[in-house]
Amino acid sequence: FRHLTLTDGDDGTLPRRRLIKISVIGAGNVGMAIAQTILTQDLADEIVLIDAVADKVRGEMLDLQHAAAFLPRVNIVSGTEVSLTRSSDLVIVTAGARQIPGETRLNLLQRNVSLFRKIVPAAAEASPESVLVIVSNPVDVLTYVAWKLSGFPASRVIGSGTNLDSSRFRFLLAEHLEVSAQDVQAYMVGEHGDSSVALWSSISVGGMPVLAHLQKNHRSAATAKKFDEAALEGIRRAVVGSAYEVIKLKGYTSWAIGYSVASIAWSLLRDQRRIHPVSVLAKGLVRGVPADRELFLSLPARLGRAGVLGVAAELVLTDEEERRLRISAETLWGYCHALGL
Ligand code: 6V0
Repeated sequence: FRHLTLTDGDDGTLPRRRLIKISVIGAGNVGMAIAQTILTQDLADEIVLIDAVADKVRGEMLDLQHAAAFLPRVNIVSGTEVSLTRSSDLVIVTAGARQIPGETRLNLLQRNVSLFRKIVPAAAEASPESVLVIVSNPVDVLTYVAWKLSGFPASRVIGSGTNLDSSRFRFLLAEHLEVSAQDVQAYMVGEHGDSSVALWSSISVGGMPVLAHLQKNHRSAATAKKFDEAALEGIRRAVVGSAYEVIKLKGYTSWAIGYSVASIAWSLLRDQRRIHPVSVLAKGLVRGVPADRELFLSLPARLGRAGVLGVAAELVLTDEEERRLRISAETLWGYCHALGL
């Protein structure tokens, strides 16, 4: 194309907007699902893929680059060195050791902490202004580890937490009620996985608070039956079991966590101030847990360009939910404390 001069003395270059750079460390099933979802969102100008296995990550990069004709223009870079992530706006960590048959969770955790010692300080140094999003499991403990190793303020270290569990929860409720999951407001909080806590009293569908409506109608209406507690507890259990089911069937989970993390990335980098249940520093925020205990677990948090802008501390919980959340918090604190970071 011939160079076009717009006005006298103008060299034709317009002031450029700040480019957005997102790095994904760990280009396995989860890292690639996140990268590919972010690509389709037209969110990033540059995506960096980092993995310990050089050929694999180069292959993944080329495969995505070959989709260029169908996507907005994005510079895709890959390599094994964390220094390639320099000046990222967002650094997403999915690198993780896999559980060896018979290995304890604690041993796996120790191996992942060693891995994080290699990755996190280097990533924090390369992008000191970035927001870190941790996905590797056990995500709540590793988010605490990343917070300690990065030296970042807690507002810029976030675990993907129960954002995924909440999406599974909304999907199952939506199926049950035959509505769109986008019209179901429902949160799961606490530890990602087995002990996650469903906030029943916060569920609303199309703006209608479900439980309050139920109580008013003495559970007599046909719709009320659909919401009865056994059904709801069944749904909570199904949420917890659904990850295991997918892993049993296909070996790993990837698409839903890809969308979940891409939605967090969007809220952060586009300063959306949306509420996501994500793993945040919950020091002093869980009733019944001493205020000096440093631990990360998921609470509804408002996300924007600066990271976590606020956390919903005053959750409406039943006694049983409060008890479960406290147990999760104590267990997570035990793991974090034992690491001696
Ligand atoms: P995977 O496919 O084994 O990918 C892990 C990747 O990390 C591999 O490609 C490794 O080569 C790479 N890796 C290992 N060490 C390093 C290193 N030092 N530097 C760079 N890369 C490295 O696993 P998958 O992608 O399935 O899962 C990744 C992690 O995400 C695991 O810890 C999962 O348990 C966790 N998940 C977390 C979820 C959540 O909701 N928080 C959901 C799903 C999976």
